[in-house]
Order: sequence, then C-alpha cells, then structure tokens
Amino acid sequence: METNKTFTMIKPDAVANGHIGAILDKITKSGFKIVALKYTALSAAKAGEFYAIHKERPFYSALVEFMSSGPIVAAILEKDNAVEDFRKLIGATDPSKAEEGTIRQLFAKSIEANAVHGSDSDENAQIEGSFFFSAFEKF
Ligand code: RTP
Ligand code: MG
Repeated sequence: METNKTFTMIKPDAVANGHIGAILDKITKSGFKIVALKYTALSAAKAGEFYAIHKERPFYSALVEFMSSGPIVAAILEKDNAVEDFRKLIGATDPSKAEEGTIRQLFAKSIEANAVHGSDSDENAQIEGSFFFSAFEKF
C-alpha cells in the first residue's frame, strides 16, 4: 500500500467562490506534487457512490445534494506521509474549529460547505483516486 499519495476535491462552494487558484497554490507550496488533476462535476448518483460510507449518517442526503450542486476539482497529490499531512493542512471538518492558516479556516463557510475533501487513509486514497482517474491520467 502506497503511503505517499492522497486524494482531494475542491468542493462546489470553494469553486463557486473563486478559490481554486489560491487552494492549489497553498497545496503545492506546502510540498504536495500534483499527480492528477481534473475540473469536473459529480452527478447525485456519483456523489452518493463516492460518499457511500456515510449512507447511514443524518447529513448524507444533504451532503450528496451539496457535492452535486456544481463543478469540483479532483486531484491526486504526492508527498511523504501524504494522508496525515494533507489532513493537517486542511484542518478540522468544522471550519470554526479549524486551526489558523488551514485551508478550511481560510476558505470554508460551514461544516458542510467546507471547501475541500481529504482522504482519511492510504486505502481510501487509492480507492478515491481510482474513482476519478485512469492510469493514463496520472503523471
Ligand atoms: P471529507 O471526507 O470531505 O474530507 O471531510 P471529513 O473527513 O473532515 O469529514 P467526514 O466526517 O468524512 O464528513 C464528510 C463530509 O460531510 C459533510 N458533513 N456535514 N452537517 C454535518 O454535520 C456534516 N458533517 C459532515 C462535510 O462536507 C464533510 O466534509
Ligand atoms: Mg472524510
């Protein structure tokens, strides 16, 4: 299992608010290399599949609606200790609890519209990256 890759999405709120450039700048300046990158959108069915792990949670249907509400940016990132370091860089799920200087503290609006996704394990980073990208789209 690779430990040097993670998967991220810039969520519809951050895209709509014009933060794609600033967020990618922060990610690359923090030492992550972009391995794959795509501007795309999730249908409700695809968002539901991506977040299937949260199916039983009370916020699931709102999350699916939000994640399919507009375009997103998907990316695979590479760095030593990628999953843990990226979750540190994005900060807590709830931006009001996110540390100063983290991406969610800087760009997120609410616990749901929280600007970015970051994989929570090496295994999920692999699954989520493959959800969006074929082998020919990774460099
Ligand atoms: P993510 O998976 O997007 O990186 O976020 P996370 O690990 O920090 O949080 P997680 O528990 O996996 O939740 C996934 C996403 O669901 C939305 N959420 N809404 N309304 C709520 O209480 C609530 N809780 C979570 C957020 O968009 C969260 O990122
Ligand atoms: Mg999560």
